[in-house]
Amino acid sequence: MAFDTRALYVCKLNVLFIFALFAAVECLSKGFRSHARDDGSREAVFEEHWFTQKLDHFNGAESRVWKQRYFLNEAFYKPGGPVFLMIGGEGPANPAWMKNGTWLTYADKLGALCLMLEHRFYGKSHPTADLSTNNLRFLSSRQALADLAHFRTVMGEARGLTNNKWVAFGGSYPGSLAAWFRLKYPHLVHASVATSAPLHATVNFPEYLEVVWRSLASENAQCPLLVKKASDSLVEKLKDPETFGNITKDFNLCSKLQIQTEMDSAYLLEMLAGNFMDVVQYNEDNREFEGVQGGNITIKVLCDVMSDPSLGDPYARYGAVARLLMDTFSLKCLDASFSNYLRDMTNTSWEGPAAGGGRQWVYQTCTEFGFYQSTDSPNQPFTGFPLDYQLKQCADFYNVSAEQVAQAVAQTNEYYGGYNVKSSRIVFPNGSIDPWHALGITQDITAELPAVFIKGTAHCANMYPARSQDLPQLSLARDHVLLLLQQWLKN
Ligand SMILES: *[C@@H]1O[C@H](CO)[C@@H](O)[C@H](O)[C@H]1NC(C)=O
Ligand SMILES: *[C@@H]1O[C@H](CO)[C@@H](O)[C@H](O)[C@H]1NC(C)=O
Ligand SMILES: *[C@@H]1O[C@H](CO)[C@@H](O)[C@H](O)[C@H]1NC(C)=O
Ligand SMILES: *[C@@H]1O[C@H](CO)[C@@H](O)[C@H](O)[C@H]1NC(C)=O
Ligand SMILES: *[C@@H]1O[C@H](CO)[C@@H](O)[C@H](O)[C@H]1NC(C)=O
Ligand SMILES: CC(=O)N[C@H]1CO[C@H](CO)[C@@H](O)[C@@H]1O
Repeated sequence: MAFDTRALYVCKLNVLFIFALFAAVECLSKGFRSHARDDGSREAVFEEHWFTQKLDHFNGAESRVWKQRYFLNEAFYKPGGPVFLMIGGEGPANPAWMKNGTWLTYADKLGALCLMLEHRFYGKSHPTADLSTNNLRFLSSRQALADLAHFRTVMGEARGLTNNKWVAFGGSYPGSLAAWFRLKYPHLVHASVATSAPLHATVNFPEYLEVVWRSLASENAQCPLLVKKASDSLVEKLKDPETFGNITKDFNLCSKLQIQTEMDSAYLLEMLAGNFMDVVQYNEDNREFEGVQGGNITIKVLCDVMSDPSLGDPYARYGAVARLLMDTFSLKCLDASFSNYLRDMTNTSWEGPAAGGGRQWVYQTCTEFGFYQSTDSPNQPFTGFPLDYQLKQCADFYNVSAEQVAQAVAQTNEYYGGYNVKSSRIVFPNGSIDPWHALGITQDITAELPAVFIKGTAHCANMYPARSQDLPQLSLARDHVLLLLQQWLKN
């Protein structure tokens, strides 16, 4: 939940295509569409509240403050009950989560008060006047955790909830924050549900695409091989400028393909691979209530296209997949220009084209997490977007060098401990289809730090509302988390 990655940023179209890149974490966001929808906007649970927050928690001489957005649902609260805190992530906090989602089912059963706090620098939570690189130095998971701590303390006092048991929830990057909140502030958080949480930071993350291979193969053993064939043919064609007219047509590009640098070809190849990455990451997740479209585009649908000889050779089928996704998201054409992307990503305005989260999240990857889903492993279907291409963006967008990225990522693991979680009462659900499980806790660490494995589900599946066609193991996982919370709230 909580917030994307592969998709973050402005609705799925941009997401899929523009941000096919940093893709990676998401669940919660996608706020734009639900905002556009008017149906529930008058309801109290969708009402925006504002909290006065410090700009810099780690400098006592810095007294500037800003307004952080949060949402509140008191409908389930029974006096003395727990307080559930949904942690916002790398996109706008989507108020749809105040009305739907597994955590509300738990709140109903356990009499919890529900809060959701938007992450600094995303959505409407603007600590600074713009997104200049100089201002982005106040964007980090450490500042975000300190925001959560201050929010918990002040809200506890203001609402008489100081002695209630607080439980943190989050999916994807916010799942990591949920675990780290309990780890770093155990006196403020009683327990955490850290769904699909990448706990280990890593500059290079080629395992992501290895899981994509396996997830495609679980549908149809030929499927990833056909994808590889298609991707290889495209890479071959890219060597010959004579073919650029055809490629432009085959993938419905907005303007005639131009390859001046390796960044240009890498960008195109990554965007087209992104079609598969997004679909795998969210395969069959019940995200409709968030306003997400394209839920019916599943691994099976893509593999059916890739296996359909009536569409031509695998390369032609690869084009058909790209056009199917463009149709689904009502996108007229695919902008494959890296220089346009560079222009968008370096726009520092809050109204800018990447201010929906793209500029901020990539900054966090360059200065904290890495997570670059490169093609550097041989055991995956794609070619052409190596780690160097991803690191070059840190330099181009924020003047952060490859050495600085490496140091920052090492420091992140030093600070949080990576896989070596020393804490208690944190549950780590993970889905076998989800490429992010490769960086998550997938085996019980102790009885008090259990993993919940869900075979056959994707990113954050257990957080989405239950429905009749859910796999039995998904329903069991939801029940199991409830049972743990019941136990943990007793003592
Ligand atoms: C969302 O919540 C509303 C009100 O509780 C309910 O009517 C609706 O069916 C829910 N939607 C989903 C997808 O669960
Ligand atoms: C472009 O596509 C057409 C039709 O498929 C084909 O005949 C032609 O040889 C292609 N051109 C190049 C340069 O590959
Ligand atoms: C997905 O759903 C949309 C809207 O209901 C429909 O137009 C489209 O044909 C569906 N696509 C597939 C592949 O089922
Ligand atoms: C940034 O984006 C805004 C909104 O799209 C636009 O008005 C502005 O001109 C852009 N700034 C630059 C420097 O491109
Ligand atoms: C980029 O960073 C280097 C050192 O890290 C610094 O010397 C240089 O001035 C910076 N360039 C810009 C344009 O900020
Ligand atoms: C895909 C994956 O890594 N699944 C793991 C999730 O956690 C369980 C433990 O509960 C492991 O057994 C699975 O291997």
